[in-house]
Amino acid sequence: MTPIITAFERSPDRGKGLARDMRVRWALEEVGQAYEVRLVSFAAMKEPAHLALHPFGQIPTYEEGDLVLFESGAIVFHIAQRRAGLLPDDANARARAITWMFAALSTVEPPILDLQTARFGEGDKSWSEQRLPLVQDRIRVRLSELSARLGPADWLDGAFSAGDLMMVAVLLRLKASGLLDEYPRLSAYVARGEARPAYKRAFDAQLAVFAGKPEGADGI
Ligand code: GTB
Repeated sequence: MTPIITAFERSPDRGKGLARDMRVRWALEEVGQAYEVRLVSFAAMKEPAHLALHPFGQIPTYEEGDLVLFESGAIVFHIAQRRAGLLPDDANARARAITWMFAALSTVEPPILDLQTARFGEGDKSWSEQRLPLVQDRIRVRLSELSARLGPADWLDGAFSAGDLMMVAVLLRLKASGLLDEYPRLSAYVARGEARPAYKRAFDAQLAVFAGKPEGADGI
């Protein structure tokens, strides 16, 4: 059964890999699973039909027969468990790869999301200028710890895994900030992720949603 995922009909980044359907597309490409995409508008995401799939009215969702999932982490984990290619066979190595997925989502991503909020949601507040460096420094702490753990290795724990997929996807949000450039090992790590053929296929598919739509024509 071909899984169906949801993605933005209109994305602020115009399909340049930042919206979270990208990680799901990437995981599906890594395991060689064909998929369909249903594009949803911001209004439709808050309608009962979509809320039945996603209680918080967001993308991505994942439908496969009777199974409906939301949360990009849970979806990638499901894909990785069901199909070969994203989790090692060895039980301990598998547990460690899953640990890195959680680390990406619950330890590394939160301060990165704070930066987006500080930049785009709080920029007009009187205290915003004081807060921004604090948020940036919290990210630096995590990046420096992560860089130390990665060391000269290509991936976080042996072969590329769903843990790396999630960590690279999370770190990609920092590219425009310049913070990643302060950590050459992490920049190279992210570049290795982006160079994977499966990543490129997923990226091109997301970008294709906006192909031929002139900027501004759709209100973004
Ligand atoms: N924890 C959930 C998950 O991991 O799946 C979070 C899902 C989520 O935040 N979805 C966002 C959404 O649906 C899209 S990805 N937002 C609409 C809403 O909440 O009403 C976040 C996102 C969107 C766009 C960009 N961009 O264009 O740069 C980056 C990230």
